[in-house]
Amino acid sequence: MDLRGLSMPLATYQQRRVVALAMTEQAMFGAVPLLFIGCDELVLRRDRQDPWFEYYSGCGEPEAALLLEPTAGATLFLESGDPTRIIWDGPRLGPGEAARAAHGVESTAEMKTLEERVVAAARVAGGRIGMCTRTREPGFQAQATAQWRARLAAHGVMICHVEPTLILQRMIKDADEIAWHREAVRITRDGLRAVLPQIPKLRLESEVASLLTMHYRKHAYGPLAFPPIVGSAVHGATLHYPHNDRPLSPRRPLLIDSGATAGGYCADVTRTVPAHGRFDDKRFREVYELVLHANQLASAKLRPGMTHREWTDLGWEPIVKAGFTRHHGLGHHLGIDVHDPADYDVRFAPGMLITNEPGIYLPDEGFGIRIEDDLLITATGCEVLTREIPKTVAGIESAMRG
Ligand SMILES: [Mn+2]
Repeated sequence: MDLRGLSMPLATYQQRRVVALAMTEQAMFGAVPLLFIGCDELVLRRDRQDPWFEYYSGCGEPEAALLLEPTAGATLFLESGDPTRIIWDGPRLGPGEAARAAHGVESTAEMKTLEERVVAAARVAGGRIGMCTRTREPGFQAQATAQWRARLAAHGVMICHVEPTLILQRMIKDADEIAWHREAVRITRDGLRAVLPQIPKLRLESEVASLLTMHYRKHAYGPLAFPPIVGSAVHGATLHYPHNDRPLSPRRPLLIDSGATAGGYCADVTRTVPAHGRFDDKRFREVYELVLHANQLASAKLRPGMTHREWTDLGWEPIVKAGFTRHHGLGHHLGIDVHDPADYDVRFAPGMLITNEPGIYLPDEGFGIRIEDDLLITATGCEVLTREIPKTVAGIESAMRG
């Protein structure tokens, strides 16, 4: 059968698991087993694997779980599935030697044995087990943690919230992760470069969103980093505009926030362009140049050792000084989550991937502008991974002429 997931070498997952156990042992003043729950079939088919489970297992199977124990190591729990469902849903990996070897774990087990195994593992660790939940953007793992909290309470087992500790591991990307990010950015760049010259001839936001989606998905029918935001004129002033169903307003600004994934890693890029391809509206151009200045200043001034807050204040300064409102942060961490969980009090360090996305939103004037790049923090500053995606006035006008 075809295995999905496993975008990293097996040794990477093994190393991540060892480090996770060591980090949580230190943070929790004693060894704790760790439990990560994979998405169920319904969630997996419409979305993607849970990022925490994926990060430590690389496993793309539905209804799976990973238990890490300080002495026994990693056990991957898999669902053999109902044989009569194979003709409907395709074969399941199921526990056994093939799954053990494919994922480089110490052992595999049937999913139905998970609860008893978790309780036994927790008993050895004084009735504790570590799990993750997303407090800021709750998703599948948060729901799974809430369910398991109730189930395990009946056995006297307490869940330790280990995400604040494990975040520190995910915040620093290794060479393979950075290579996947570069690939996601390359796909996004090619999509935008193909679509920008077509925009003056298009009539609908939905055409722009559909063309980008086709470019982002044609290499591998993988997930998008997030559904594209294509907001014409005043819709560009709605930060999370979800509809993409209005006509393009002729000669008005168009905000496009989108990103492909590669190997599960997300690109996140925003460009704001005049729908007809020329910055001949004086007000739009003036505000655009200010956002561009803030964006360029922020990447030029970024240094490892800064805090995210220091950098954010610095990037927003030209916008705030000019009398515009600061509506959001300057950027967020990127990874297998488009908003990768991160500790914003930790100082910038080489290997971190963040976005740089200042914006000015003027619904009363009928437009919004955001310019968003993806940055890799280096030993001396940062590399703008999205530098080949046009963003200067001349660069965008040239790209839109085709
Ligand atoms: Mn973003």
